Amino acid sequence: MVEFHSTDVSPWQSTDVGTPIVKGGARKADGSCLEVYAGGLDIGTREDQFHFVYQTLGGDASVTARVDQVVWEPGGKLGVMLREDLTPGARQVSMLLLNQPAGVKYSFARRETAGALTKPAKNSTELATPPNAWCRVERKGGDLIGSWSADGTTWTELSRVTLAMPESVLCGIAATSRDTTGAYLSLQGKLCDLSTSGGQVGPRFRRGDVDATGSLDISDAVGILSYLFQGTGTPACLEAADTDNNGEVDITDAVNNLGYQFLGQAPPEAPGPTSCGEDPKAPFLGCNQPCP
Ligand SMILES: [Ca+2]
Ligand SMILES: [Ca+2]
Repeated sequence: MVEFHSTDVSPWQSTDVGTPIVKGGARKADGSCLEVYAGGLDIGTREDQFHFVYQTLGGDASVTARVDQVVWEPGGKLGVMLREDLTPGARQVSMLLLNQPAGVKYSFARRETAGALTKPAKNSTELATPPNAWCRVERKGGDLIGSWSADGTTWTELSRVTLAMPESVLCGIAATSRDTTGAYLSLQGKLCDLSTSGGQVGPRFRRGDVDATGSLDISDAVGILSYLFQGTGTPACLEAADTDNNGEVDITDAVNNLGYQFLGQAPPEAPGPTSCGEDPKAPFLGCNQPCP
């Protein structure tokens, strides 16, 4: 098996959905491209099992990518997806390249109800020919639309579905090796010319809860101090460490965090300390472990 070393892919986040026996990953390549590595049973049936490299976007969101190259097994799938959440049975609409014996096709797939079977995919009659294979999934009002292009300029709509998704959705790259027999099959692909549109929406977090345990205690203040003075690495939720939400983490944040907990002083800025929400004010410092 190939060993794949993931790197920081911000502003994207990279995660397995479901629990593939081959762990997936992602890394940046050639400046603006992303390489993705995936195992997973499938994107389909009642639960998806795949690797997802995504951003949280609001409103009329879209994600576009060109599949530059892909090494995969028959049945493998690689493309773009708009998804409600990270649970395996989440509602989703995908525009994927599908590796079939007759050639690689574009494939529009969707799960319209959480936990339900995906609808039969609609495949293109045309072949997809990386590196000249673009795919896009976009939301326009209540419609979710899958399109493909062989040159990045002329687009063909393959299909669309009307589906009421939440304001904030996950948009990104989806890949599954289609390892249906537990043979440790993997897929490795490279995607370039990535673009997204839509409102920038950050993950939901609880300000002050630096270690993302769900509540504030002394370990959160200690987390800020260790991060600042002992080089212990980025806390689970860095934005949550910015207690006064002034865009930087410094000792004042640790003092304020302690002051709230032990001296009855003012609580951390919103969202928090009891509610979970999005960052109301830029900059967003990142949060690797948002609250549910
Ligand atoms: Ca905590
Ligand atoms: Ca601060």
